[in-house]
Amino acid sequence: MKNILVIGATGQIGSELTMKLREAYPGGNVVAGYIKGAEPKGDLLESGPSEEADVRDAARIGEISDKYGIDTIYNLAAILSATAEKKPLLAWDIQMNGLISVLEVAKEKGISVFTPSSIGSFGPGTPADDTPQDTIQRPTSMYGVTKVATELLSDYYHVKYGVDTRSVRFPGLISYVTLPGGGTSDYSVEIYYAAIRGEEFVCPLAAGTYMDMMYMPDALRASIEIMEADPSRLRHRNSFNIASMSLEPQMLYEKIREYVPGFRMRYEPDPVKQAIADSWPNKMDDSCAREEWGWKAEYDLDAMTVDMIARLKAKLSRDGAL
Ligand code: AKB
Repeated sequence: MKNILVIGATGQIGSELTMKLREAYPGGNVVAGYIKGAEPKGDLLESGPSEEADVRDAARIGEISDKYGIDTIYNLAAILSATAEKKPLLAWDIQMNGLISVLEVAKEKGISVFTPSSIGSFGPGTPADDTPQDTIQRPTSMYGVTKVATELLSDYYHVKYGVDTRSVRFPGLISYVTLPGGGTSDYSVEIYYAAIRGEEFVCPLAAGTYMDMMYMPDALRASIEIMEADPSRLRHRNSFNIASMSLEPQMLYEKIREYVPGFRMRYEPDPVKQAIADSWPNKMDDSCAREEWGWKAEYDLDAMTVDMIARLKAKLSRDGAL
């Protein structure tokens, strides 16, 4: 039995991961931690406990941990890359003060912690193709700065205090459930919405801007598998490259057009997002994750697109949005 607190449970990853964890650990408590104004609704609210939990409030996280006997925290609270450029101090506050409060509670109560890193933790000096697991990490965005610091601090708490911290570097994540907000990779989700709604898509990144992308079911599985991995096999902890597809906008557009033939897209690059995307890798090498905990992505571009289109159509017509 596991008792898990998901902080940021109503966000892009949290809304799906919380449900997946509830399925995976049916006898335990999987607590949906949310902030005021982002309360859980529907299945997320009804399928298990939820608690207001600002990631920066260590006392509150401690209280919730005691109440439910929490043994694992998924710390998903984050300001994504494009918003972080506009609000750098807020990004620092949520990412860093939030992480410290989670790690302090974890240290005191023997809790395992997953705090995701990202392709954003790399920068223009990093090898862009087959980006190695251990390489230069000198990001030029505030988001990236906080993600490198997250990796370092998480390793520090493991080495210094024995806290069981583990994580993965997420690619841009594509999902039909909850829209992302404020990220550089968000276009890869928005493009599907435009296609299904019969709208022209205005792409905020230039053709040829490659980055790693992943379908959400693979990302959820990675989040659970890394926390289940045999610790004696882990040579790395914070954080593992995980890869699935290296995509640029034209590839996504052409693939979607195979299923939505009239779909149209034009390019209007956003300078902030373009600069961030240009500083990120094209394609990470995830061989360490494969060797150390058996990671393997299941979805490719075609399988993802077929599933996204079918599920998004069903969702939007259910919501009366088509
Ligand atoms: C973003 O675009 O900021 C995130 C990420 C790749 O970490 N989706």
